[in-house]
Parts: sequence; structure tokens; C-alpha cells
Amino acid sequence: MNSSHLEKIRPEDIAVAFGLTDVRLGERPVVRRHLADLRGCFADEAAFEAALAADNPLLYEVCAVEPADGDGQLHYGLGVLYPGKVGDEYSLTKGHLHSHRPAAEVYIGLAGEGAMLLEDETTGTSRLVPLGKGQIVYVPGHTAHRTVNTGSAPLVYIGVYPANAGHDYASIAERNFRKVILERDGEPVLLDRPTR
Ligand code: S6P
Ligand code: ZN
Repeated sequence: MNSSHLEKIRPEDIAVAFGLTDVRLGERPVVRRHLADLRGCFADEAAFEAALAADNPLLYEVCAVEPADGDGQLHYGLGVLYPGKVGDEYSLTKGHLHSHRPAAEVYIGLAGEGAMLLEDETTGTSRLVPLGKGQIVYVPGHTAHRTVNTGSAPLVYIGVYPANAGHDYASIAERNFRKVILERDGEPVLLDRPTR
């Protein structure tokens, strides 16, 4: 893993960096995922084990702001996904479906370069949609979503979702996404997940 940017940005600092002065992120819980937490997510298992033997870097952090749970309420998460690769595969989040499958989500890119891998649970079709500074991604319901950092700086974004969305990680952990985003000639390319 490229660890040059690791540990440099904290979600609690981002409020200040982006002028989000009212959210008081420093008082909210932050989920931190390290490389070891992503076992099974990357396609190249040998590259994953080799990287983990060398280091267990921080891959991403999410600060969830969940003010109320009632019908019609919204939650949001501020995410920072650090750059790096495991083998040829870009740094990524675990990815999930919403437990309440119809729940959609809007992602807003604040900094960095990346994309979202969207996989329709019903049809199995995949799309790679750019998510970087100034880019907005609409994630429909019934769609598994994973964020990837295809750049060399932290990818910072906000995801806004219904308060009743819930997070289903188990379905993804069981079968993983059908597609992977690998670097080919310096560019991100969406490819079928290699069979083991
Ligand atoms: C929540 C939203 C994001 C993710 C974050 C981390 O619905 O989609 O805030 O939680 O991108 O990804 P993951 O898959 O580890 O939750
Ligand atoms: Zn989500």
C-alpha cells in the first residue's frame, strides 16, 4: 500500500477544511477501517497478504451523522478514503447494500479523485461512476455500492441516505462485487472479477 497520505487527514478536521462549521464532527463517532478489516474484498489475495504482512495501514474513515431516526429523516456520512493499491486494484471501501433495499443515497465528492462501483442487485449489472471533487453520484435503491480511490490524494465525500436505510454488509461479504477496478496503463478499468 502507498501510505504516504495516511494519518494526515481526520474527519474531525474536515469540517474546518470545508467550512462545515456546524456539524461538530469531532464529537461524533468515527469508524476507521484498516487493511486487515478488508480481508476478502480485494481480488488478488496473495497481494493482499503480502501487503498486510508488511503493514496494516488505515484505508478509510467514516464519520456518520445520524441526528434522528423517524420517518422522513436523513442521515449522512463523511468519508475519507486514502489512496493506494493492492496489486493492481485501487483502494476501496467494503461496500454494502442498504438493509431497506429501496433506500437510495446521494454522494457528493468534496476532494480527490475516485469513482463508485454500483451493482444492481436485481439485474447484476455494474456501472463505474466518477466521484471526485465537485461530482455527484445518485445510488438508486437495490444497488450495492463501493467507493474507490483512483487518485493519489485522499478522496473525501459525503453520502446522504434515509435514516431507515440500514447497512447490509453480509450479502457483499458472501459473494463480493462482480466487477473490479484495476489499473491498466495508468488508468482505472472496470473488469470482471477474476475467478479463483
Ligand atoms: C452509508 C454510505 C457511506 C459508507 C462509506 C464507507 O450509507 O454509503 O457513508 O458507509 O462510504 O463504506 P462502507 O461500505 O464501509 O460502509
Ligand atoms: Zn450506503
